[in-house]
Amino acid sequence: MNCVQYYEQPPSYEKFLHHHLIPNLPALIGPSLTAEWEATKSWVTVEQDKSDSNRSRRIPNYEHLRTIYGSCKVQVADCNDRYFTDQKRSEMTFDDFVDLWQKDTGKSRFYLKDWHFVQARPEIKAYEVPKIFEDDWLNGYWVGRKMADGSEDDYRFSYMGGDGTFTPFHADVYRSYSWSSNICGVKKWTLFRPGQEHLYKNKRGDLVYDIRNVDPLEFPDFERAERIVLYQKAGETLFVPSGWFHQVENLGPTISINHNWTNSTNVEKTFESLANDLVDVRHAIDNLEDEMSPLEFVEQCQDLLHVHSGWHWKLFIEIAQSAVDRAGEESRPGREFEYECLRRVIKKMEDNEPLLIKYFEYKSLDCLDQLKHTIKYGL
Ligand SMILES: O=C(O)CCC(=O)C(=O)O
Ligand SMILES: [Fe+2]
Repeated sequence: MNCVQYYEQPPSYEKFLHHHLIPNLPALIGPSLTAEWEATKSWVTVEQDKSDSNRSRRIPNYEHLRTIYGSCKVQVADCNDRYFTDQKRSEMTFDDFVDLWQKDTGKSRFYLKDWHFVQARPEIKAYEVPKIFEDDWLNGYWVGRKMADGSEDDYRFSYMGGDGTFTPFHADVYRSYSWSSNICGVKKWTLFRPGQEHLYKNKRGDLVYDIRNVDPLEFPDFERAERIVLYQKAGETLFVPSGWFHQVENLGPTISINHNWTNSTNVEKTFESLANDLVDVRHAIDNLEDEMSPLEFVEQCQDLLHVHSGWHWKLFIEIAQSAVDRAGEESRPGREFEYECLRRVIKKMEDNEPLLIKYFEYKSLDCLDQLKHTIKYGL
């Protein structure tokens, strides 16, 4: 696998399922997929080249974007300021961000990322979720659901930034898939297939931050990691599979819309990722283990997992239940396939986490029993 399959027209769901979701391989889809989106039409404008009247380029329609989103609060990363494995972020209004963006000629620093832009203005229908990405357990669970504090969560984002802004080397949260549609500009993606993770870490276990600047003394094996470089042009959509590490660099002013998502085809990977996070959490508070009962310790770990990863096992099970409850939707692999994936996950959970199962019983949490019942007897 050293290149990414390109589709002029989006493939059928069946083809996407068997050639990309199940084998966990990337795909790039041509601009026909996004041609009719409101964002494609109104978020960009054409600028004539001052020195050559025959040439023009598409740039962000800054004024239009300000009219819609100007007063919204956004988080902006400073690409010149590393903060642990990410970039330092600060909060400002969208208008203030666009001021910085427009001033920032040459290499840009400020990158508006992971912006929950649908939540900011839900009445604006800037895009449509493509059919092949519709089977989405994360947004299917979260969208429209209020959390305890009244806020909502979702995994629907926009990214905006000038030439040179970038996202450091990472794999996506919970080993989720992502799809990313470029509205304007070009994104350079460097993708690393799974199975090479041992090459990315230094002696302390820290990960490479910027693949353009890796100290060979600190990361002597990184150069051996196989990679695929691709340039995603305006209108194109990239499917990033589960657990593929990647770095993204923007060429020219760039705007994209993306979702993180999971479904039955990567639920086992999501489970493994959360199980690994739980190992870290347990390790971080193992000094407390002797001070409490085993079930109290399980509870502490679950609470901390929620803070650290945004999920715990109860939520994971509820997300799966909500997905199986919505069975019958189009663009899904079929009930038996989904139940089989969940059976494997539940077996792992029961084999590896006997205390957790006891904890559910002790707390009278019936989510796991309910999910097992659905999988056994159907809805
Ligand atoms: O566009 C970017 O800067 C990052 C996007 C990304 O990492 C993703 O879609 O998974
Ligand atoms: Fe990513």
